[in-house]
Amino acid sequence: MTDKKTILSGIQPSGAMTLGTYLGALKNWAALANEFDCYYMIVDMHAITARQTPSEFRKIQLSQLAQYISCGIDPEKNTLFIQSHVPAHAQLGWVLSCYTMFGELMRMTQFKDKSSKNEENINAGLFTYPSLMAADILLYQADYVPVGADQKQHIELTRDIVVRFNGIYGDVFKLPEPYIPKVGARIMDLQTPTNKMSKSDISDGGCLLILDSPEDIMKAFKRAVTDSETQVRYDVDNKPGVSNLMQIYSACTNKSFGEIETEFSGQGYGALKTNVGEAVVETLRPIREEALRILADKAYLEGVYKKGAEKASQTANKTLKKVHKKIGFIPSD
Ligand code: AQP
Repeated sequence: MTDKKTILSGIQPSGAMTLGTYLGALKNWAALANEFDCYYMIVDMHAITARQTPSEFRKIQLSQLAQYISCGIDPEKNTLFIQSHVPAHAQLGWVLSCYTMFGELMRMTQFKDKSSKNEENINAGLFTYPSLMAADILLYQADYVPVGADQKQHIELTRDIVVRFNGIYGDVFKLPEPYIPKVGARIMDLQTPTNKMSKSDISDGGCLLILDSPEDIMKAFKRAVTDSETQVRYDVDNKPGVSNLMQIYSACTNKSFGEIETEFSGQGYGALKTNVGEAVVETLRPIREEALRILADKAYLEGVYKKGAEKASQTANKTLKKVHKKIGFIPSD
């Protein structure tokens, strides 16, 4: 037992992770291990709310785990696991779906967005996704959940479920809060800089993957959309492309926007694009090399996810047992 606060987060293995995933999530996660007790999942159960190709799906999951580690999330200091390896998620997910109202789920904007984009597969799992997400969080009595803006509504719903459940059965679940990192980068698509760089939208060359080669990274930055001026200036509303390049450069070099404006003063966008590309190449190079090395060692990866599931199960099963007792299930042991 530690008296550290608990953090839990996860990423769907629904595609290869992007530069946005690294700068907006993984880099921050890696920095939290000393201060918090951290659980990071690969949320395979959530990912099947969209159709996955089984062989590709397995590959993405292993690659994601290798990248978690190569991005600095040390499996000795963090609990890294695959969601379906801890059956308590499915078990508590069902229980919580009975404490989540139909009307609440109807209001979830992510359900509306995802179902409108995929009209031929609006399945019940997509609809009840927030109950499973609540279970993910509550099983570990997480204090904080690092999430992007698109998941904040789900955290709010989780909190409503906690209040409802605890109101009936007493103090069972801890009330979680969204975790907003002190330094958070929101990385936009290089071709459509008004849209977030996203792993489910990688077709147009605007999205960079953590595992992309240096050549591909440089090519993507050379083609990045800017604007018709020449001045390097941070102005998200009027210069989204240039501002995004500055955001990426700042995240990779720790330079402030003011310093970047001075550095490229009078130089035009060509120099900015080349320098940002090079900074990204150097940031991702060790991560990519380490991920590829880890990925080749299947026995090591298997050891990591098995040990992670064991450790996660210990915590999760304790909560599940308590819940079952409270609601009147007869214990099986
Ligand atoms: N572009 C980004 N900038 C900053 N942070 C980002 N994150 C993702 N993209 C960026 C953060 O990474 C974590 C995982 O997010 P995600 O799984 O929702 O990634 P995604 O690429 O945005 O995925 P999609 O496209 O929505 O596809 P699905 O839903 O199918 O996985 C989060 O912490 C997020 O903030």
